[in-house]
Order: sequence, then C-alpha cells, then structure tokens
Amino acid sequence: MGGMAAAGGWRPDALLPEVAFAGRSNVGKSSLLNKLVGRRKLARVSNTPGRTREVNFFRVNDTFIIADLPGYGYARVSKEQRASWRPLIEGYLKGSPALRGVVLLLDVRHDPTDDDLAMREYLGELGTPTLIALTKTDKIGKKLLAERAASLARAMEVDEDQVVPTSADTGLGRDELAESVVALIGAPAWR
Ligand SMILES: Nc1nc2c(ncn2[C@@H]2O[C@H](COP(=O)(O)OP(=O)(O)OP(=O)(O)O)[C@@H](O)[C@H]2O)c(=O)[nH]1
Ligand SMILES: [Mg+2]
Repeated sequence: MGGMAAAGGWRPDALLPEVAFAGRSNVGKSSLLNKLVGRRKLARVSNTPGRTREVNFFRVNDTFIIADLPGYGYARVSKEQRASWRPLIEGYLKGSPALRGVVLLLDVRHDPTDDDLAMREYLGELGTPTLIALTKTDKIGKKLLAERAASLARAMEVDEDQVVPTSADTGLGRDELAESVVALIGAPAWR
C-alpha cells in the first residue's frame, strides 16, 4: 500500500482495523508476515539487517491492515538512523486509531534485549494488546523450545498462552498466529 517514513508522516486512512508487527532488526518480521498472508514477496526479506526503514502497510483480504514496523536495535546503522526509529515507531503506535494490537517478535534463541523490554514496557503503558511470536524455532529442538517459550514468557511478563512459537521456514505456528491475529482484529478497539 505504501509506507510511513517519518513520525507523523503519511499513513492509510484508519478505516480498517490494524495489527502491527514489531521487533528487533533481523528477527524475522517480514518473513513471518509473508508466511501469515501466504505470499512470498509481499514484505521484503533480506540478509541485510535494518532493511525495513519505514512502516509498511499491507491490506489483507480487504478486511484488515498489517503494519510491518522498522526493526529496532541494529547496532551498525548510523546514530541518526537509530534515533529516527523510536519516534517513528512510537508515533505510529500513538497515532493509529484503528490499531487493535501488536505482535512482538522475539528470536527464540535469544533472551530479550533492552530494546525488546523497552518496547514491551511501552506497549504496556499504552495498554496495547500484545502477542509474542517466537521466531526461527526451526533452529532449535522441540524440548528446548518448550523451555524457551516458558522462559521468554516470564521475561516478557505475559501468560504463556500469549506466546506463539513460529517458523517462517517450516510454517510452524502459522495457523495459530492467524487465529490470534483475527481475534485481535475482531476485538473492540481498546482506546
Ligand atoms: N531459519 C529461519 N530463518 C528465518 C526465519 N525467519 C526469518 N529468517 C531469516 O532471517 C533473516 C531476516 O529476516 P527478515 O524477515 O528480513 O527480518 P526483519 O525482522 O523483517 O528484518 P528488518 O526488516 O531488517 O527489521 C532472513 O535471512 C530470513 O531468511 C525462520 O523462521 N527460520
Ligand atoms: Mg523487515
């Protein structure tokens, strides 16, 4: 549909309910979004972390909108670029009246970074319904996955039923995530 490149910049009319994908750079936001909507190249995936630098909006089935937020916390971009992300992401979250919830992605192999915890706290302050999607679960075994899911739920202070293990490679969690997103979309606006 288009993108929002700066805080307060263009965004589509808030006529349809909206869900946003947020997370660290390279965590797998664009890949999971593509998997979720069943298109290969809807959202751009790359080996260059920090690639998504705008809020990109995708209309799904003419019924809702998914916003792919720029990844935060990538160390190798310039200071100015990093500084521009926070107002962009926060401006989007505050200025999107149709936002129904956020899917916050965490790489299952890593503990949350300070940026992840700050994002979680910010969403908590806003009162935004939040789901945690664990990404790249194909990279670890099943037994470890159960442990990681429990430990990451604790670290993020959410119930385990708000945590969805996923893999853009194997498709694990795709249907569960779709159901959860549809539930968010169907819920009344929280603000
Ligand atoms: N094995 C595996 N690799 C994945 C998975 N999801 C994403 N990747 C890889 O991780 C890298 C980053 O994926 P992206 O989807 O571009 O990540 P992003 O969060 O959108 O990154 P930014 O747009 O830079 O914030 C790519 O090389 C993907 O192929 C997954 O579930 N399993
Ligand atoms: Mg991306």
